[in-house]
Amino acid sequence: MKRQSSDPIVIRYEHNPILSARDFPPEYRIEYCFNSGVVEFDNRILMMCRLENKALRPLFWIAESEDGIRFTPRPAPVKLPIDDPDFREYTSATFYDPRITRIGDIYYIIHAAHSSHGCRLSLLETTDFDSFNWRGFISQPDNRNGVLFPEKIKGLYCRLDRPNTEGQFGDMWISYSPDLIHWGQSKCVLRNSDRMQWAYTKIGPGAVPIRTPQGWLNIYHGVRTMCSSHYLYSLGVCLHDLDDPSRIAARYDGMILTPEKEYELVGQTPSVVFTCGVIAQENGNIKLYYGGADAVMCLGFTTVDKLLDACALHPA
Ligand code: M1P
Repeated sequence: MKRQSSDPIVIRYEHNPILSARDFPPEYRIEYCFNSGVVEFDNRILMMCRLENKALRPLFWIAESEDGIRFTPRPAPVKLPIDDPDFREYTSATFYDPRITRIGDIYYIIHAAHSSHGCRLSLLETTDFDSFNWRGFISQPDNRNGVLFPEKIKGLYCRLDRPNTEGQFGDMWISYSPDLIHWGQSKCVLRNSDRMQWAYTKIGPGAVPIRTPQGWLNIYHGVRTMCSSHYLYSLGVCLHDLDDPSRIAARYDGMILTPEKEYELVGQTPSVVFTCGVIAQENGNIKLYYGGADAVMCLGFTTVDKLLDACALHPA
């Protein structure tokens, strides 16, 4: 049945939030759980949770789910290479926003790494989610929101990211690599200033792009600065050309999700919905995982058809 234009594109799970600080062992003194990556692994959904403790120190922590709704954290956080002098130096402020992409039998995680040098992208890989191999940094400062496409394009790995041009503002870029370490052929694919009032301050890639026959669906975040000077983070969707993802084929002009609920409006950062991952099923149903107000993890439901319909209204 065709969607009526008044139907919401994303329907929130009625029992949001699905995961928060109180779900983790108390001895770790977790304060926030948000902006986490997700992936299917071994007939379960795994979430790589972005956590901050009461001292606002970061941790990544795997939580597991049979149904993609109720998640159980493992007993302990992910072991990261904190003894490596390079890792320590460039993550000395924090690390965050893990996005997980499966290519073949390897799961790659790109996350942001913050220090006095600025923000850059870092790459982890795993085959079992028990041990993680750190591949190194894959960008110079100042860049974040890196996410890998789930397959090579014309023989090269492909990623979207958001260089923080003009200080903290920025557009969405694409780059290619033969080995995941050396990146080039970089190109701006979407500008924050292009048409969208709700995203005019900055934009950034969000979930791993979803392959459809019509193109790659990309659920991304857009930010606008309110009169009160605070940022309002919403989610939107665009469609990249299948063979040449540097070309935007269509872009929905509205927001598919914007902060409305208390858990999206009130938290560490007010008025934020921010995604690092979706689970797209073969039947076209999509579970959209997102952080609310930089404090809790939430879930929304949408479909490939709804997102394509929204994009179809606005061909590039
Ligand atoms: O605090 C809101 C968001 O700020 C950053 O997002 P952006 O890339 O748009 O600047 C990120 O740190 C994100 O985790 C956070 O939710």
